[in-house]
Order: sequence, then structure tokens, then C-alpha cells
Amino acid sequence: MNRALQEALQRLGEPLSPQAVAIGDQTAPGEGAPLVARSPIDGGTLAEFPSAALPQVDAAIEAAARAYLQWRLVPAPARGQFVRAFGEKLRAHKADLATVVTWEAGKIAQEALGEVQEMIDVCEFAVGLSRQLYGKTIASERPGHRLAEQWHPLGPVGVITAFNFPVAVWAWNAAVAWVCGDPVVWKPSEKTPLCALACQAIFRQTLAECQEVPPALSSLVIGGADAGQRIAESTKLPLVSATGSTAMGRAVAATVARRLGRSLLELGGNNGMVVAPSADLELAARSIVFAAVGTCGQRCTTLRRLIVHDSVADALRDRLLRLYERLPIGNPAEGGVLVGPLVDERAASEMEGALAAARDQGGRVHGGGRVAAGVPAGGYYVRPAIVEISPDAPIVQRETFAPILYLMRYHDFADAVAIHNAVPQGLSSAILTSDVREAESFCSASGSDCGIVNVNIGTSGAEIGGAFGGEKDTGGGRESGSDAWKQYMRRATNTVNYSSDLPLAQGIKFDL
Ligand code: UN1
Repeated sequence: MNRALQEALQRLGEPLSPQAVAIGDQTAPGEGAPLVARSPIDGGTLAEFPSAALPQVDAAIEAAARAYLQWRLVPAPARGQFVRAFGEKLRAHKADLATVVTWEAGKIAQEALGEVQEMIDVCEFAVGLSRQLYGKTIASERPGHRLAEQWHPLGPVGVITAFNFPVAVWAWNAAVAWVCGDPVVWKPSEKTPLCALACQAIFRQTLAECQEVPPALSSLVIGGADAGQRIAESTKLPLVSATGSTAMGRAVAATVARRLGRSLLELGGNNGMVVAPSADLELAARSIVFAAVGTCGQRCTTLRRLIVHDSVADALRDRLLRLYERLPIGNPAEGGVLVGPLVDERAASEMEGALAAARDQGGRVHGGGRVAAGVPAGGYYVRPAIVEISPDAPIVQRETFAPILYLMRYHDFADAVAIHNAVPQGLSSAILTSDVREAESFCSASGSDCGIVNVNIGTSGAEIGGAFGGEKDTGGGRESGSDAWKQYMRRATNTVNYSSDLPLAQGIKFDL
């Protein structure tokens, strides 16, 4: 294991012999199939240990259910104080946690630090929320009656996350769930166990300094798809929040729906940007490159489809190609690098397959292909690609988790919006224009059909204060900011009669 990573883990208080199960402050070795985590940087083994077995997943769920009985009684502002303390620990460990993210997920240092900052931000948001879990008072139609809503904790929450945001997405869920009164059982991606263990280590440190907190407020089970399935099946988890592929989300949703549980899904994106003739092309180029090649094209918000007015398409393409030629590709732990590796061999072959399909479908491919020189051996480094292609090509319907940007042309604004919406996914979208009519119509009911609709910025890099998620195959869930907290609570509608009469609603007479 790399020295910098080793030292970061030690400072985080995570022992270098990882164990697959953590229930609060107790850890246990997994009793399931062996698991190996490799660094995308050089393919080197980072951790090798047995994964969690299903009875261990059940034990974590049981512990969370018991912790819930205690945690729901702690006043929400006091729950917020725990999240505040956790957020402070994150601040102190920001650089170390980012180092773990870089080595395990292959993110460049700037983006890894940004990911940890999202965790800190959502903790701050949740602390504020802990004093604002407001219910409504409603005018009762009956005299001497009060009609109001209360929001109560929901129960333990199952959280399933993906490799590409190995710490932030858990924090979006955990920080909000905790202030809402819900313990969390986390199944991270098998590709990023050390990131999860580091978060649990920070949780343990916070726990040691806080009173009244049941340890099983946070548990971790590192396992495969069967562990995720167990979480989806458990009637003890009223909410399951899952981030990942649409195929995974469909399986989780069907299982959770069978038991009438709640699921919160944040699945695939196939994000598009319309570039209008009035767009500032300098700003366009910068926002496009960050959105298309950041995290090596492995964000769910990555820009995958560029829909450019034909009057500016050639100029923009040439500008982008010049920038793409100069992209520093290499070891993400080294300063100055902007594009790190793909996560593994499978991701690299999927990228190759998508580019081959694009060529077959009439696409003109610029870039793509493996980078072997000047990068660590053993990692999958690729040259980001731009593909000029027709919007009718079937490949543009698919999310390939790699830096491939499809460039399509349009003539009429209405066509651009139609092309934009003609994919199964609906996460993030953007328009670059100086024309307020175009901007507003893209944001309107007949504009973009996505959950995130941006003007004059790219598709990725959302702030935590907004609700994050999207429509159609993206799964419909909303995590993080705004009123996403409501999904982590149950609503009780109270009608209180403080009169000595018994008038019935709807004016019903029922004289005895
Ligand atoms: C994800 O890729 O799953 O908006 C989350 C963004 C980040 C979160 C991405 N704030 O790009």
C-alpha cells in the first residue's frame, strides 16, 4: 500500500487490517466471500478480506433497529449537535479522507477534497435543519379543533452507495437521517471499502466524545450484491436509499416495493447540454471540459451529450479538441493532473465497446484509446473522446461510465429541447445561452425534463443545498438539500378537539 495512503488511514484511526462489519464502535471480521479492493491508480491491492455474510447484515440491521428506539427520543436539535461534532471531525480530517478517496476511487486531489467538502457542507445543512423540521398548522373546518402535522423519525435507513462518490453520497444520507432521528446501515461499493471504513472511523471518534448517542447510529456492512438485496428485503428498514446503475435500482425498487417500503433512488444519468448561438464560447468550453472529463467521466452528472447550434458547432468542436489535446492525464495523486484513471478494466472495455458502436453507427470519433506513457503501470488511463454523431444513433441513449462526449447539431431551438429529452434518463441538464427566452423556456414545464436544470454552467458539481436527483430511469429520488429530509421522517396528522362538542367533519349528522 502506498505510504501516503497508509499514513492517512493511520491518522484517521482506521486499522490497516480492515474488517467487513462495523456496528457502531464494534468491528468484526466478515464471514462471507473474499473481497479484494484494488487502486485504480496502479491496480495494486489495497485491501483483501472476507466480506460480510448475510447473518452479519441482519445483525447490523437489528442493532440499528434497537438504536432507533433510543435515538428517536433525543430532541432533534441535540441530534444536530452530534452531526455538528461529526462535521468538525471531517474538517480536521479533510485532507486524509481525500487521500483515501484518491487512492481508492482514482479521483484527482481537487475533486477528492471537493467530495469531502460536500460532506462537511451537508453536515452544516443538517445541523440547521435539526431546528427546522417544521410541520404545518392547518385551518380546521370544525370549531374548537386544531389540525396540525408533526414529523417523527421514520426508523433505520439502509444506504447503498457507488464507487464514484464513495463518501459524499453516504454523508448526504447519513447527516440528514441522523438529525431526522434515524440510524443508518451502510453498504458501500465493494470497490471502495477503505473509504467507508475511514468514515466509520471518524464516526467512532465522534461517538467517543458525545453523550446520549447509541453506537449503532452508524453501521457498515461491506459485501456484495447479496448484502444490498438483504437490505432491500428487510422490513426493519422503512427506507432504502440506493445510488448506482439503473439495473441495480430496478432490482432494489422492486424488492422494496414488494414489502411496501420506501425507496429513494439516484440512478444513471445521460446528461445533456444545449449550446445556443448566443452562448459565450469561452465559458462554454470551460464548463464542458470540467463536466465531461472531470472524475474521468464517472460522475452520474457527467456531461455526455452536447447539442450544439449548427452555426457554432464547428468552432466549439475545434476549441474543445484543442483543450482535449492538452489535458494532463495521469496519476491523480500528483498535482497538475486533471484526468485520472477509469475505475477498472471493465470500465475501460465498456468505453472501447461504446466507441466501436459509435463508429458503426456513423460517429466520427476524436480521441479515445488507452494512454500508456507517463502514467502509472497497472491503471486504466484513457484519452477522453468527443464523438460527432447523429442524435438518432442508438448509442447516445446509453450511459457509458467513461469520458465520452457525443456532439450533435441542431437548427431550431424546439428540436434541441426534443433531442435533449429523447433519452431514458433524466438527471442533469444545462443550457448555455445569452438569450433569456431560451434560458427560461429550457427551465420551464416544456423545457428540460430533468431533476437538475442549469443555465450557463455545466451539468455536474451541484451544491448540497438543492434537492439532488432526477426523473425517468434516474429513479425519481431526491437526496441532500431542500426538503429531501421529509423522506427520512414519517408525517403524523393530528386533529385535536379542545371543545366539549363533537362536530363531525363534512357536516355529517350522526345523532345517537
Ligand atoms: C454522483 O455522481 O453520484 O453534482 C453524485 C455533482 C456532485 C455529486 C455527484 N455534487 O457532480
